[in-house]
Amino acid sequence: MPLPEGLVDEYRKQFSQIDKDDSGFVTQEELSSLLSQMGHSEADVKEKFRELDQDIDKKISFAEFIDLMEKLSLGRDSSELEEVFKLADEEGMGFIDYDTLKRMLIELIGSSDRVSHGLRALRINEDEHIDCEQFIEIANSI
Ligand SMILES: [Ca+2]
Ligand SMILES: [Ca+2]
Repeated sequence: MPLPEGLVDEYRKQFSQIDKDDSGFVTQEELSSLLSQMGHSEADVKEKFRELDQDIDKKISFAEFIDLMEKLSLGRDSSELEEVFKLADEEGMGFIDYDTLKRMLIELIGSSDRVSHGLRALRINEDEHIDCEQFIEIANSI
């Protein structure tokens, strides 16, 4: 299935941010600094790198990178999102407000443009309160 064009541009932007020396390839060190920010351990990084480096040339090409991003977003499972929601819902009210929702989504997804577009597309109002179930649904559909 081809990716939407906007998403490819976004991945390309992210790729060039990770590819610190502009070599056109992401090395294990470069991948490591990305994934440790996302909470992955060094062992995870090694494993992911091996998994991703499909042609085993010790570097990740843009095509291989897209594969990774797709896997990471699919890997966002409900229990992980529930945890995120609980952290956001500091007072245990069972819901979060729009600003909190937006902040959490930007943290998860890493692109405020994509979150803004997504929330508009889903017709989430700014005065709405979002419960955990809705949050998971929203996070998975953006
Ligand atoms: Ca590089
Ligand atoms: Ca490779």
